[in-house]
Amino acid sequence: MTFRDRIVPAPALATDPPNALRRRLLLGAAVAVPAMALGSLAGSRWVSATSLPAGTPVRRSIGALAPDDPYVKLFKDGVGILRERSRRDPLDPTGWDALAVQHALYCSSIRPDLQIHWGWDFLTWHRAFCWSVERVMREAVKEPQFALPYWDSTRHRRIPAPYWGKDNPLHDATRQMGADDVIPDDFLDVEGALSLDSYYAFGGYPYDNPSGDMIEGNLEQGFHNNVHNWVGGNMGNFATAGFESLFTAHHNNVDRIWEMWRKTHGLAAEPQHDAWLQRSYSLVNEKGQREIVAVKDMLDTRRLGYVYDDYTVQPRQLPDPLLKDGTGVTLAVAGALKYSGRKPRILRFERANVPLHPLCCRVFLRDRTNPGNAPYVGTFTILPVQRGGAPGLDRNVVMQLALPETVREKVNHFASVEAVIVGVPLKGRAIPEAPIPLAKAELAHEVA
Ligand SMILES: [Cu+2]
Repeated sequence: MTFRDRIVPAPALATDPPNALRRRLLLGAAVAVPAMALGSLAGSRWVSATSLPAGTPVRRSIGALAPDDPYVKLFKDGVGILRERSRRDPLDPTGWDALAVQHALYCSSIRPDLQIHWGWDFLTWHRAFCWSVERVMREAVKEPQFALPYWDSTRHRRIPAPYWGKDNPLHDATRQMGADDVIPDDFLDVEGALSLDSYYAFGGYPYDNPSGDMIEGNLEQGFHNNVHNWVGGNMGNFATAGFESLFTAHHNNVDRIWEMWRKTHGLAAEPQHDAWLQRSYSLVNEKGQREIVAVKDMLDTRRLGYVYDDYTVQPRQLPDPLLKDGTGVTLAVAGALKYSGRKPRILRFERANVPLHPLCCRVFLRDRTNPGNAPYVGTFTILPVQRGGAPGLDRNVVMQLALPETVREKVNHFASVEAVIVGVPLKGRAIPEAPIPLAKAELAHEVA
């Protein structure tokens, strides 16, 4: 059974604007103007607070909605209100900038100990953050059924139309990709990540794991980083990503894929010990007050007050990239790849020696005795980090890629194997010109 067979079908939740609401709008019926938190946005329109379906608020796929969809307009209003709050007072805790800067703080060289990437805080911290933004925005638009949208980039492979346009609070002029650019097929692969039984391998390892390294989960370093870097600009840098209106939409999609993993692997697959369950994060609630939330209280999204309208992804559409297709240079080849000889599950290597950030790469495993035999493993991205002299900030970070089943089988028959990493040229982004060695590269059998 492949993971696709095991994906839980979408529940019967609202997938379209409520029909009654749509009809009212189409018929030009009176649309109530909400009590906006700010008078300056009185031009914004939304229906009364009871128009969205009752029950748990639903996070909806924004790529499937027209820019003038009432739900999209409500979301734009929400972002507009929060941005306006920050213009009036940059330290307003319920303003866009004060919320966004949290992400920079939690991935900066100022406080390396706060790092929430490259390990098991990645999924949970971002869930807490998006939940915080959602609550603040729900309060701002005075719509108790409001939930943030998500960007299902596996289906909607361009930046969705609502995010573009002059005088649009969702627009971000720093993006390096335009409205017509399409994300490459292999950037969007989550099959490898979803196939992993180990939560650590999927979502990130404990920071105090025996290796002494920070080990990113497969979903983070592949799909998640690929999309951040592909958009580029603010989105392509830890310090600025939180300011992009796409940030929560992309992270909600990551969160949704985590929910898919949970539905197929069972809740017991996640760490059951207090070292994880009792981890906690500080966030801002809808009143602008600080609140502490523990991981154990964030594992049921219904308890947090949201569900998704769909729990599926679109699988890759194209065949695997071929090694000879790489238009970039081959920039890293493993010197001595540690390989136990047992059917491997994971390719790992230390990323500290990769000199250029950001960097997006395709990875192949090549049979040294038969170089034409080089199956594709996956595509990952290293995002840039503020350096600022903080020792260890991006050292000892290990990249790991889940091996697709077909690759596991093939590699098991290779007499001698090496990893080949090919940079993917992207608009405005550089790739190294010379091969670099791959430190601490190994094919691991065990992932726990
Ligand atoms: Cu992110």
